[in-house]
Amino acid sequence: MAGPHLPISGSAPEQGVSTHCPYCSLQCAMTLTPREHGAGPVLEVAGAPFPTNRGGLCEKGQSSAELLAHPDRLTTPLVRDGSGARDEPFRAASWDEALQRIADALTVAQERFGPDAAGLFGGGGMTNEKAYQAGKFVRVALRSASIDYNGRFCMSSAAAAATKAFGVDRGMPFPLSDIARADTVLLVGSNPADVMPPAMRWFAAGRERGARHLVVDPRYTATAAAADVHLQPVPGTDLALANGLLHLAVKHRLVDTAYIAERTTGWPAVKRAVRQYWPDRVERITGVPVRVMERAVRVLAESRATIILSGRGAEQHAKGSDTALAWINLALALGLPGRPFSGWATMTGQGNGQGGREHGQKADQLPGYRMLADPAAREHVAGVWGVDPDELPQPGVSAYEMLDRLGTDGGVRALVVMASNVAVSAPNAAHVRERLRALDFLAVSDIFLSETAELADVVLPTTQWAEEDGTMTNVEGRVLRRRRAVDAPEGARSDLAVLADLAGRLGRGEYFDDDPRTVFDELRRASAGGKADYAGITWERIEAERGVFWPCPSEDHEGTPRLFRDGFPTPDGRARFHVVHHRDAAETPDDEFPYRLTTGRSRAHYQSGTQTRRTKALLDAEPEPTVEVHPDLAARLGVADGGDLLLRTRRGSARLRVRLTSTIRPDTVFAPFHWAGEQTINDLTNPALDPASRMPEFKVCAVELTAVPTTTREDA
Ligand SMILES: Nc1nc2c(c(=O)[nH]1)N[C@H]1C(S)=C(S)[C@@H](COP(=O)(O)OP(=O)(O)OC[C@H]3O[C@@H](n4cnc5c(=O)[nH]c(N)nc54)[C@H](O)[C@@H]3O)O[C@H]1N2
Ligand SMILES: Nc1nc2c(c(=O)[nH]1)N[C@H]1C(S)=C(S)[C@@H](COP(=O)(O)OP(=O)(O)OC[C@H]3O[C@@H](n4cnc5c(=O)[nH]c(N)nc54)[C@H](O)[C@@H]3O)O[C@H]1N2
Ligand code: SF4
Ligand SMILES: [Mo]
Repeated sequence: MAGPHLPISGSAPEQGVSTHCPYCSLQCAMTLTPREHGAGPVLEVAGAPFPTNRGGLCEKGQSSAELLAHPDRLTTPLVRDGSGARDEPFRAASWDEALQRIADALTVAQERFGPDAAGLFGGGGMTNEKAYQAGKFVRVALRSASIDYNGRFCMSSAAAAATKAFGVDRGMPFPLSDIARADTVLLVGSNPADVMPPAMRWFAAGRERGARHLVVDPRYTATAAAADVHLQPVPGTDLALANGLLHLAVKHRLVDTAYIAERTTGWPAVKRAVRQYWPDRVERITGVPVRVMERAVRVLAESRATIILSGRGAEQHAKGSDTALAWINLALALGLPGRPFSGWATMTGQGNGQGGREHGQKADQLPGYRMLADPAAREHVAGVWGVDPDELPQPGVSAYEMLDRLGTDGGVRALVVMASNVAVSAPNAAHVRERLRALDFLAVSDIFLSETAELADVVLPTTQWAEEDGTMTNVEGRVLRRRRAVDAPEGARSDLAVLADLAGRLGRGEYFDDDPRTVFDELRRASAGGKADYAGITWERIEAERGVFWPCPSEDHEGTPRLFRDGFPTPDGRARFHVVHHRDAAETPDDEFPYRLTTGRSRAHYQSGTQTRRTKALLDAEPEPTVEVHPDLAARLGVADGGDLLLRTRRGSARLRVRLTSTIRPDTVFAPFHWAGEQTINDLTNPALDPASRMPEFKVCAVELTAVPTTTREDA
């Protein structure tokens, strides 16, 4: 990996700069060290000792520096001349021209259609400072309600459920290393072996101690292969399975009545409700044999410390928040949350998926995980911002609802997208691309010309992780420092600076700063007294203490690695059970669309693929996507391994290479969403939304499968 630029910054660069990976929420610690290499300096990436990754990195983290000096890297703003059709080619523009175009377009949209016609779509990969600045920019500079972000597609169901049940949403209410201390870990729709490989050391350490692991997944994943029990449900039936396991737990007298009496409310109604989930009925709904459910319950019965770990497989459904609540009910009935090495947790996904949802990027939130509709919250945050609380807009609509209405009456007309590639990653993506084209104006900030940036009027080149300072909050709720190791290329600017500059052009510059540390200190004040309280966290403490867990209300508070030991942050201090019932997926197979499609991740690629589809090492590992098909189904369809399959749903179609595998249910196919063009799996997915979380149903829809003549990659 040689690079034309990469001037090294920092005081003692030869010792390497300690920072964390640009990708997922495990935020593995790494050291970046400059090395001379033929054409010029390059950055060597090495895993560093840290309480999460203990020196480990997956292939994505290992190869991350390849993108710093990548030839596709955007290093100058791009604009299109003319208006409307956006079929003119991009031309390079100055920052001044590009930013003024954006400010003018936002202003014109608001003048013509009202304040909410200008909006921002953000991302959970942004640092805490950027996420905070984005939320403040929309509320203070634009005075618009129109902001939401890709975390709505990721964590919203788990977040809604945790907030209802526990009164707070910190994905993992305990350190990751607790996994090694649990007797039993039950993973529901979570595949860490592929999505967070270095985390598997904690699972392996548990198993060496004799722990037993259970995996609920329609696929026999690498995670399932390392476990003791695999429950293989029909996609979209986890709620019934959880209720069925709770039914059996009641029957076998496993519920912790003392815990329920002391620490919870709402049990009697749930106990009654799960009577209907007798084992053979649950087998009929889920396809999980009664004897496998019985086996799972026997493991739970013998366990003194059990962790239930949820992932997107259980959550990305039109009933995702109720499904998460069903598993939380099981956890509460077994008396787990707040007990040592026990509890319910969800694995947050994006680099700053946890912090990204705490500082006000979400349509209904203010910093500190406060709610925008709450008068006291408005008062506090407006006080920190120095504005009148009545000036703050009310909550806006969720991510998909915003995208679905772009360019329509009442919808956003001028949009800024930061750190998300919705043209590939949103559900019903062909429709979303059509709505993006219908906008009066689209600006996209990215490292590369993503599929969303290709549709823009203005594209802004942004800085990358190794070029910036800031903080990230990892999967455990531990706040970490991102540190600068190299200078950004001449033309790239951080979103933090972009938002501050735009605010100035909109006449609100006095409220904004572009220095990450200054912004973090303001974030601390804005979050003070909120659920996600960062008031006591300083950059110095993060460095000295290897991260600080929130809530941390003051500088002499040690931070909170483990929540719920002494109570839950609900009005009465108790956790709440919720009655939840199974219902069918929004779309079930029929004569025209006879199979189920589920989607998710593969190990070598990340999200919409903007970054990893440009990384040589990762493309070598996985050059193209495949659709996983069971051999029995393949025989019925008349397709062989390596053959091509046309997948079609009510929304669109995609063409993918077949990978035969008996690890998947024969009534279901699986495909990753990391690819674009003819392989955009989200052209097929169902945007049916969860009523509470507004999460789309990425994880199940009805599909028609047709064998088609095989093409080579080049003529595809
Ligand atoms: N390599 C890689 N790692 C990543 C990412 C990436 O894109 N690539 N993304 C990061 C992000 S943002 C996230 S959110 C996490 C996601 O991490 P995970 O949630 O672990 O990932 P997914 O692959 O989306 O889904 C997990 C599993 O759910 C299963 N599943 C599908 N439908 C159902 C169902 O109805 N019920 C159940 N029980 N399971 C089902 C799938 O077969 C899959 O194995 O990964 C993070 N890490
Ligand atoms: N079918 C299906 N679809 C899914 C999912 C699924 O399981 N199945 N999972 C959903 C989930 S969990 C998630 S999290 C979403 C993720 O989907 P996206 O939001 O599209 O995620 P990324 O591909 O990470 O997009 C981040 C973009 O921002 C750029 N970028 C990175 N850092 C920065 C930065 O600091 N500033 C700026 N301006 N740009 C930056 C990257 O190059 C990339 O183009 O996808 C969702 N979509
Ligand atoms: S597991 Fe996640 S944080 Fe760790 S190296 Fe891989 S992508 Fe980066
Ligand atoms: Mo995610």
